[in-house]
Amino acid sequence: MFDNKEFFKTAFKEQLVSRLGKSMEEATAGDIYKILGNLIRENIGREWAETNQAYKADREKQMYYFSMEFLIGRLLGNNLLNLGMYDTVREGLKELGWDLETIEEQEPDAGLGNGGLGRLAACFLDSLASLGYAGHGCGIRYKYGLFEQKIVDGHQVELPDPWLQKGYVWEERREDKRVPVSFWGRVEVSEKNGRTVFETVGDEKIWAVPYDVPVIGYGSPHVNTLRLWSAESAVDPAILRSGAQSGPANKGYYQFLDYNRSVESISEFLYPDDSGYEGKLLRLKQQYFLCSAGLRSVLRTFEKLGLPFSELPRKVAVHINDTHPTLVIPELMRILIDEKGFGWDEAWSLTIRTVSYTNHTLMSEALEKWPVNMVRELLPRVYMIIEEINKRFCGMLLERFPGRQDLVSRMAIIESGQVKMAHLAVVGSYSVNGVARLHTELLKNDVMKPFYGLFPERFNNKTNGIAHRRWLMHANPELSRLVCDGIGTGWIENPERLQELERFKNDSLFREEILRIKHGNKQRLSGEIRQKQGIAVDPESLFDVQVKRLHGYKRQLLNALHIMHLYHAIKDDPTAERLPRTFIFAAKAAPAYFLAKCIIKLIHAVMDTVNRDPQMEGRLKVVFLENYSVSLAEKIIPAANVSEQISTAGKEASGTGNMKFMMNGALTVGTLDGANVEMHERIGAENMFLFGLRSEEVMDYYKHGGYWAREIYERDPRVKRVLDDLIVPGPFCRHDREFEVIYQSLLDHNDEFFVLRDFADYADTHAAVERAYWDAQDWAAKSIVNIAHSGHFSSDCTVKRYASEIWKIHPVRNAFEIR
Ligand code: GL9
Repeated sequence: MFDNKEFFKTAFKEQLVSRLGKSMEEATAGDIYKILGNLIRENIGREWAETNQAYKADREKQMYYFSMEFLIGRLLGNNLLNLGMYDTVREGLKELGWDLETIEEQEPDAGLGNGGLGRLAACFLDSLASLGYAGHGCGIRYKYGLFEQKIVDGHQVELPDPWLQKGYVWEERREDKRVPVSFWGRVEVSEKNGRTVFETVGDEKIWAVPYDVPVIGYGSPHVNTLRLWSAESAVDPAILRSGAQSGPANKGYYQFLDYNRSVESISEFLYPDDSGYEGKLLRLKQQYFLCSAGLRSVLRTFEKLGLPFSELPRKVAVHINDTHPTLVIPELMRILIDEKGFGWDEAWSLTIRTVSYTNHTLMSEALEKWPVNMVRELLPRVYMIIEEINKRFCGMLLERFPGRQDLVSRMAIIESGQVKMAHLAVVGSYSVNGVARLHTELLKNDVMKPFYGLFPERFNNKTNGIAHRRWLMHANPELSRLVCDGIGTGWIENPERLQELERFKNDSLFREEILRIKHGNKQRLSGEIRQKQGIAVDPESLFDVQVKRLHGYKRQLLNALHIMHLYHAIKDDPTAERLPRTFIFAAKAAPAYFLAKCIIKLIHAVMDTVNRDPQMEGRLKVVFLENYSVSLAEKIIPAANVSEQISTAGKEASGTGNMKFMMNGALTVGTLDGANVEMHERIGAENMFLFGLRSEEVMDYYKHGGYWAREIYERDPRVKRVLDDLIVPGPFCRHDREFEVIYQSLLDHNDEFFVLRDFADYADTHAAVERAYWDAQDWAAKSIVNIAHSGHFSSDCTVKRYASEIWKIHPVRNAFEIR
């Protein structure tokens, strides 16, 4: 597109004048960003259209990834990188007096997700486009992304994130592709020409309007589509003029506005909640809105191929990212039966050969259930279909297991007045996958055991992955260059080739370079921390980092308690030589998750005390970075020496942060949980720091009891000391109720996540980290091994496995030949 700098500069200046009427001297950073973004989007317009035409002409099978979350972060840098224009544009802008990094900072971080699940969806889109697969995203265009976190006096305060306020250069509103979505009403059953006909009357129809975001592949002409739906009222304002007596607008102008607002609320907020309950009805509405609008547009594209519906599973794959979009199953049934005239059995066969499902968690509170009454009222016809699916499924079970009513009620889709979405997802899809081997094994042998018994062929594992383009090439350009100097550029297209780096692990020059680059990244992060937080951090200290959503099972508390212990140890023996350490946290807590917010408060109390104490100077420092986001992660992760992946074994389905740190050369302190298990398998215990209970041991405690947190408190003086710190006014606690709930969760509620049980091992492991870090050369060698084996965890590898084993799609060759 802009193979040369001069060409770019000319085009850029022209745009600036024609769009904004400004000269270079008058332009602000915001202007530069807008113009650059528009320039790219317009320039890829042709490729975008051609990709779609090629897919259609070849009747290529399309995969649609339905997800309530796409945590895409910023696109400018990644798009330039994928277009191979990053350096040209950077140099061109430099000559025009602007620094590309500053311009990148102008972009709002599209926070359309809570955490790992949404970020995974974004990495998958990048890999799909880069590998040349016809795979698209289908999601919601939330007006407000995940809340902005402010810390006030140590407490988390949530502010709205109006990311669209200044306009969003990457999206294209596709008014002509809007589709109706319908809620409420009642079903009328009648007979027509010997067929039973179901018609929903008195329903509320709204519009779903798509906004398309191009997904640009690396070094490929592919531009796939992320289609985000926005809810709009379908009431024509003309109704006000006519004074019509029916419809929601009949009571006048203000009611009309109120009504519009209520419709728009469907795509207003991303639920800042990864654990369940909040705003149930609105959330159910959002889910159906996504499923119904998404399916309509998928089917419209399919129907343009002019093929019979029996071809649907051969031409379309619908993937559901966790259970949130499970309603695609009954919705597809509804469309096939009510609108396309299929009988039940045919419709069912088509549906379960089209839909596949990924499970992302074993936490029971996150397994979605909806009250029957709510589903029945909001979606009457869809509910009838769910009921029928359930009836047939239970009938089949009773036939196979006569007399096993217990089994039937355990596996039923509708039970005790609730619709169980995970059961519906397993029954209505051809593939169910977990996101790391351990997680899949636990799914098969524990949480979904009876379903695995019934449909063993459906269950499979697809270990998560991360886009190495964003998480290495873009986030850590210096390391990326060093890798290219060492092994060439083959790893960019084939990330597993990063393994070739292993041969440098004993190369002292290469090690020095690794250390130098890490140090530079730490300096940059220190600058950022000083500027944002006003804290001086020493880049010479070890950067020990835990950044992720705040949750009990992720055990930020274990980390905090251990820092409190280190504080005491330094106080007790202030002259002992110690490795200077900086502990860095960043985490958002769900607004209604009280204990998590309390832990944020505790981390701030620890931070205050430690950072103010002159005796801690040069030994210990604690930083909590506000408002964790994708763009902040891109700055923090390349600067980490140690990556904290310390969840209670068996609880973290996979984790993906663990992979990002590994790829940037950090060493992991971790439990054998999620994908840590597979990291360990590849790099061995000598290249990471394992500690803590194994998942079998955790399960054993849950099943057979035998764990008494209080016993550890009584026995281990270190534990007693830091726990007493939580309730006795002293260095960390200003008044006695401040951290009482944390204390109670550990002692009165017997420490659900085994924080105390793993404390001693964790502290010992940290002592080992300290010893290991003294030997910089050896540390660098371990770091190289980590980077070398991280390519295996590229989402390119993961997506290839999904493509061949689940979706049955192939890279599209014709589209490649376009260029
Ligand atoms: C999660 C798991 O908890 C993570 O272990 C996993 O890596 C990701 C992606 O598969 O999915 N499941 C889940 O509900 N979340 C995850 O991160 N939560 C959020 O995304 C907030």
